[in-house]
Amino acid sequence: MIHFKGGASADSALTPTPADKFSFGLWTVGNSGRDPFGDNTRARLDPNDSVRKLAELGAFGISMHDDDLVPFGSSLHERDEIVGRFKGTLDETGLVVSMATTNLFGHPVFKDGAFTSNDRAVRRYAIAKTMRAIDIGAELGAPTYVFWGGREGVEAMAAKRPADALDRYREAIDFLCGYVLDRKYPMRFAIEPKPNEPRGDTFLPTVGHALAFIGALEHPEMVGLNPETAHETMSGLSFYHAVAQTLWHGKLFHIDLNGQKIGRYDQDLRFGSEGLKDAFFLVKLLEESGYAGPRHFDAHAYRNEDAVGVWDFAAGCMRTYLILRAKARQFAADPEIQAALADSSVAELAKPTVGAYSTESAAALRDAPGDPNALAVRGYGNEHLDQLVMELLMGAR
Ligand code: GLT
Ligand code: MN
Ligand code: MN
Repeated sequence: MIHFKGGASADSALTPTPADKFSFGLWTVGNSGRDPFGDNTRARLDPNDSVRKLAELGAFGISMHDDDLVPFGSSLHERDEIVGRFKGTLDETGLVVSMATTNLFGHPVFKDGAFTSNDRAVRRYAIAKTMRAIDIGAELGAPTYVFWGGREGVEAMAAKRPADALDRYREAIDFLCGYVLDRKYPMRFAIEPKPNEPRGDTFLPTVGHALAFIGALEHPEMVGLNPETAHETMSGLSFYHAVAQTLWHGKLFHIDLNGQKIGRYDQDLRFGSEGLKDAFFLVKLLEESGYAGPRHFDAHAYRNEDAVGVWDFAAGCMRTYLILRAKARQFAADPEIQAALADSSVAELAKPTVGAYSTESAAALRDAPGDPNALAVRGYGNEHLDQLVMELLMGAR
């Protein structure tokens, strides 16, 4: 049993329940260990079995690509049969479909891109496939539809004019927003940025690029982000800051949580297994911001795991999140940490600096002498504050 000073104790606080809103992609627990250098190391899972097992572990939701559930090339009859059976499993377990998306990267047809392929017929096929996948998502009640542009990029710089690619990307998203509105589906879109892999360079590489892109769309209110820990960390950026700014813009529609070492290939490791301090501040942010969406894990078990290890992985993602949530509460209740925050003037940054502009206040401020040398004397107590955070995370408080 783990005890936390400052209140939360007992293993029950660390046992996931549907109220915690944990979800997993079918492709995450279903990952069979194939990588660019080697074959599957474990058997593929039946999606219905994954749903049953996740419900047993305390998850609330599942997400999927169209092809994760309905294998590519299935007939309409097969599609209806598979979707019907899956709905039955959802009803039986109480799990919901928290997000749906399209596989626009697996089939060779997408080797030059989907919405941004140079071949117009491929672009039209990609939009058609997405509409059919949106229908499946809507039928299963998915409130969020994700767009990860896996193949939307380039290796040969001369091969695509970036402005043309962005025009086509925008055209596709605008058209698909039109489709959702026309069909009256209660669904929003979430764009998932990634800097590279599998392409040499991907369009919409970071949270910042994607936020700016949304501003250029026809229905910006329908489109937000699905940032992923690994993808921002690959660029050497702080995922915590990326998510904070996404929230600030009101655009955190969904989130992909995992673990990642800076600058590496997309590792999709168990949540919190790398970058513990970032993971802590991220959980604290999600819990304190009022974010009500799924805590979605887009990660997979190590390749050397067997079927048992897959569920150790899934349970570990959720348990780590709950431990960090308890730590965030402990942070808020710790008097020494609160005093250190005050010494660092943390609350002062929330106070307006000059207020609204007026000619008078501008003139008064411009002509005030100020005393920069006196203002430069103070320290900000950040060493003490950060040490307390580390001690909290290391279990020394
Ligand atoms: C793929 C990718 C993920 C995306 C998934 C959604 S598929 O596994 O690595 O980051 O979220 O398309
Ligand atoms: Mn992802
Ligand atoms: Mn990833």
